[in-house]
Amino acid sequence: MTDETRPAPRLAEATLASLPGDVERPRYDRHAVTPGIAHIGVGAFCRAHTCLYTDDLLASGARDWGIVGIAPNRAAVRDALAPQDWLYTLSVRAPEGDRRRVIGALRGVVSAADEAAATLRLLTDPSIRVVTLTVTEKGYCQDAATGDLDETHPAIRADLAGAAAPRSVPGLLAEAIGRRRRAGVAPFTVLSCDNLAENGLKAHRIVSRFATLRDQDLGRFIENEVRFPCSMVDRITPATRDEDRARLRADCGYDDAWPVVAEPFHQWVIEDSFSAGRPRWEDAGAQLVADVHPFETMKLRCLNGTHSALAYIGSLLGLETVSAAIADADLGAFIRRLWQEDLVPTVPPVPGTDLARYTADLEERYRNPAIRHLTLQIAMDGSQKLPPRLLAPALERIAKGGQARAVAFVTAAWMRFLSGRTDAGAAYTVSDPLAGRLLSPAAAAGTDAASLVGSLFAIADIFPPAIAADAGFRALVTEQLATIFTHGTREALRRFLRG
Ligand code: CS2
Repeated sequence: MTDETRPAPRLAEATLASLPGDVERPRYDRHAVTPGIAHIGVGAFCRAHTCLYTDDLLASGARDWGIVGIAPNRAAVRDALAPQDWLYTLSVRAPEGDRRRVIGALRGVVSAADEAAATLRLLTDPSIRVVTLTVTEKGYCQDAATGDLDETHPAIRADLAGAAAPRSVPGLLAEAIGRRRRAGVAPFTVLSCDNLAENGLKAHRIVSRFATLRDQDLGRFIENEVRFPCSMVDRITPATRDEDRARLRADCGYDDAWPVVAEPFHQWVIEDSFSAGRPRWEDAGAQLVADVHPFETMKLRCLNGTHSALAYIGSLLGLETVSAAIADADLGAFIRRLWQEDLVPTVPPVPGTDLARYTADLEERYRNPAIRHLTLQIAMDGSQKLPPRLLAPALERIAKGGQARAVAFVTAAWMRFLSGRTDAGAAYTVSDPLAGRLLSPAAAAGTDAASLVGSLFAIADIFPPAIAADAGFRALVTEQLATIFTHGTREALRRFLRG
């Protein structure tokens, strides 16, 4: 333990040797590493996942796959990590304590917002052969219900209007691929690592469409010549808090402006389809497969789907973290029903995986009391998350003549969540790219369930027509929402469980 008030050394190349012996350090010469990957979206997740796998790979002897990060909107991560020579600490947090490791795979970060020229220079550099993405669902500027490019999106409109320095992710990728082509440089492979169904296909569709709107020939080139493999990524990584920085300083005696905390579990399944070589991530434990679809469906529905359920229902019940939410007897029982009734039956067979075991392990991961994963963090961007996580499996259940009662309950809880108040009356902010279109109907409808369901089901970028038109599903959502309004979330949950 160190004295909180004494100045502590800042993590950097120069201080690495003085870190406590139990903090793992890069086991390779960072100066011998050259960049091969550009990563867009340098948030906590990629630093706990993509960078970790790549760090292991570099430690196994690979030299030409260093990562340069691109921060699409905010320069904060660049400014935090530059004085640290791009080093940061990954704290793997198990119930029995933290295991710390300094990750060296990141070789720099540029900010697309204020270093546009440097960003495009990086993306057109022939040594960059893979571009990985963690830009969250909304970074794709898509219509969440169809997965098509949202051509009315303000960033897309600005980039299409010919802004010299593109700001949207599709705009940036299309511009970089176009410049490489003109310079005779082979295109990079684009590897999406976001929680979208068929993330590679979606990214491909969106970037090709954007390019076509600017230049048909480039659109055709991207459509036919550029690879966009799919991948399934998994590691629970809550946003870093000041307490995490303070704990690192107290335990290890050094300062890190932006450490990352994650659970022990991690998984990465990647479609093996790269055009210009790829890192041997399998040497670091990733699974390279021909078809990611079953893995991705399992993870998106069983993990992310129940995460969203814990987020909306948990927030309304005033449960701040996933571990508190899953430990709530009613909500825990509901999550098991959601898996059993609506999610697991829609997951195709997954090679080497027993789904009952998978969901039991998920429950264990949610219970990890050392991880403070806020329900309100997961509740963000519901308009983008509900369709792939919950509405898609509901649609499949309905198409097979079944019902989707548990999904209907979560949908009702999300609608109730839009009011911005817990059942006990505590206010929170609803953060969603479609907030402008969600919050006014929610306010106008008040506690009139049918009216709220009517106006939200009319938003076609969230509710596909087949769901919106299904009278049975609409009735279920309306009935559950009315019960939540009249009797509160807890009682509605209990009635659901009895039904
Ligand atoms: C979460 C995910 O915030 C969210 O929406 O569901 O970030 C989740 O923690 C990861 O996908 C786990 O791999």
